[in-house]
Amino acid sequence: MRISLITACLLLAAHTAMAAVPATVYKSPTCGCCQEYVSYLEKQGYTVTAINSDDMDGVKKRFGSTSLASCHTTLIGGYTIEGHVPVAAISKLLKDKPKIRGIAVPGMPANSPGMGPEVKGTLKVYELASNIDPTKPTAPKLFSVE
Ligand SMILES: [Cu+2]
Repeated sequence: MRISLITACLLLAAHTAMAAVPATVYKSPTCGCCQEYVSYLEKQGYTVTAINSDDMDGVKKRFGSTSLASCHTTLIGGYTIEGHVPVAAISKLLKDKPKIRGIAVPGMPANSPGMGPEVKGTLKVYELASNIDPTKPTAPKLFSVE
């Protein structure tokens, strides 16, 4: 009886920890699809702080996502998440903890969350390199396909 109670508490704690992943979304105040992405993250259990910015170029420079820019820029667990990235890719990132700056879906693809209906297995997510040297542009490396 006591053991099952402790197990129940641990399960509850684990669930609460999972549900409470904080995310900060930087977006332009007039961006509709950025707001859709905020709603998407909230529905997936993230606790979102949305920050409106009139200098999204500056935000992307600061968080290292200029080379694969989309509309909004999100910070989760010390990583930069650029654009309409599916939570499946974010979960992989947080679980594997690779030594990269973050991940990105450049532009605003119609098959991404917050844009249009997702089409499983069609959306390419790229790595944001940890040390970006603008004088030596490299081809973006694929992180996953969601
Ligand atoms: Cu967008």
